[in-house]
Amino acid sequence: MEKPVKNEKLKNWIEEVRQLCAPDSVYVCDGSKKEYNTLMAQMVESGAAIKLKKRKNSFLFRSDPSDVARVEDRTYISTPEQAQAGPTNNWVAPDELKATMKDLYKGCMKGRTMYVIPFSMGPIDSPIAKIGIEITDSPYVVCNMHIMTRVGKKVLKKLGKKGEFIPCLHSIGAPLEPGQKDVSWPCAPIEKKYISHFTDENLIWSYGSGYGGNALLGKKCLALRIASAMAKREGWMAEHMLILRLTSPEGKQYHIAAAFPSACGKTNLAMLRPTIEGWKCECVGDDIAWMKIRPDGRLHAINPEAGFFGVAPGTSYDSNPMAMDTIKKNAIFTNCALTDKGDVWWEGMDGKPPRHAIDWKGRDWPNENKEVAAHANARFTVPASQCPVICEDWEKPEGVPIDIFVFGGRRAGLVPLVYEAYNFNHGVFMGASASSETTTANIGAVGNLRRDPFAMQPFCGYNMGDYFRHWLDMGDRLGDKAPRVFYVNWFRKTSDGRWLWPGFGENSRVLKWMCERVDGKAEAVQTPIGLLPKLGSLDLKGLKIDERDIHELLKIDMDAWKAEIPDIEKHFAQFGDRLPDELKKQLKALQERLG
Ligand code: SAT
Ligand code: MN
Repeated sequence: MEKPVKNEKLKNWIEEVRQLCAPDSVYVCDGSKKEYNTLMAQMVESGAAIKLKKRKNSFLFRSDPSDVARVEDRTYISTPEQAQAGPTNNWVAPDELKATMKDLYKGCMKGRTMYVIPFSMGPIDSPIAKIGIEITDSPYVVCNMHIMTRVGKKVLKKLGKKGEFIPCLHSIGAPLEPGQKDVSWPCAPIEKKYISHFTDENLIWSYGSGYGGNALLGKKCLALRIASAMAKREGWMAEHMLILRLTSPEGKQYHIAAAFPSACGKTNLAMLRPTIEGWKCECVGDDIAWMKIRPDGRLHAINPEAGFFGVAPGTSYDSNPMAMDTIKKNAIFTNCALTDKGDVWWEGMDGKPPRHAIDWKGRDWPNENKEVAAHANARFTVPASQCPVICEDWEKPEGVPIDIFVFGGRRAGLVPLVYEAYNFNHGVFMGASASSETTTANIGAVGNLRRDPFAMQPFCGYNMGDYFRHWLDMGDRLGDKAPRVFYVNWFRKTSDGRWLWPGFGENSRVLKWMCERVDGKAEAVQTPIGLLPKLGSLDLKGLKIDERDIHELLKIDMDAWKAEIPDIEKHFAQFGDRLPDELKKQLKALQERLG
């Protein structure tokens, strides 16, 4: 079985895990279509997957109702000192956490196959790419990793005998006794779930969950938590950002990297169809950006992933036609509803709801409790290459040069549609104090306001105070080649709950304003919080929107902003000495400008 594996460290690690987890067999993945098809056929046979009649080579999975999203409460950054993990991360000392988890891992793969997945985050020939090896007992994870990362023989070849990799150990934590029948979504109860990162060792141990970021370890665990810590040590950036290319009617290209929390529309923005004439938008990535300063002095970004793991509910030909076209074939759906015709359905899809469907829990729908048919964090997994607007340079090894950073979140009030930072450090302050209402992408309360700095609150693999400093240092190194920084809020509502801004394709108007700011063409007005579009500088041609709504969207309520200050102070205070002085200065300056 280990024949394809020539790397000594990998051979030893596979053997070590085999002895600990005691699987029935070990299988090294080659990343082939045949392998994918075989595993899918097995899962259809066992009842874990349903083949969709209406979508080519596509499958539906239903998870256990306890295993539907990331588990931030069970996610750990395990460093020798707690201060390295900082106040925003759960922490347990490495020895203690390893002892606890080793007990759980003991014999945890009994009755199952242990899969070894060699994968690359980033195009294999990219100087920014990293190799990971995920060991898992979930064939669902293998198939998802096939789509989300670059898997297989070519990765092992690049690894060679002595190459380095990031070990990612995953088990669903559900061993099978001889003769015991499997369930369709095996997993461990919540109190036994652990998503652990030993950042000093570049090591990931995940136990008990089969869902999304808890289990597809290349994504949040490697490409954000481990990578952010590596990036800090090595002088680059790993960010929770989509990457898109905008092209003006004159043919000028602008590359935008935007950070929004999970389930705040990154995928929709990444695949935006501009409503303004002559502008073109292409997608480079929808969730994660790895960025390095190149010899030209500019920051260049790659998308380390190969697929999209997008939120299904709300995705429609109206909100994101490009995503709808991307998921026509070769897709994995998780926790969507199943129609009688053999297709998937979710709330917010185009057209009328089906008269009857099977909901994400496998029950007839509609039901008398008026529950949703698809779970709010139901997802599609699909190859990025299938996206009709994927950028031709999305796999360019050196990445694309970033012109603009955008931060944002969901805020029903307060935050205007768009504003620009006075300078890079002010932009870092905007990112560091960013806030958003929580969504269903994490298990926990929905709609609570929380500070989510740089949309990295759940994903920063080290002390967030040091992370702020890293941003400031990167700005110093970039100097006048640093991207311009903006903040947006597509989610403003009136007091009676109506959306003020139409969003989706119309967001191109806001992006155009940013590009014109970069070129020194669009006018802005100075306000205490930053530079806002001067009335008339935002292209609203052809948009039916009440002038009062525009005023409201660009209004700054001084009292409400003053009332934010104590919360930002409290948020910053948790970092103690690790909070850079520059951010204290920025906060003070904001306070003074507010008067
Ligand atoms: O972390 S997941 O990959 O499950 C999705 C998200 O939160 O963005
Ligand atoms: Mn995300």
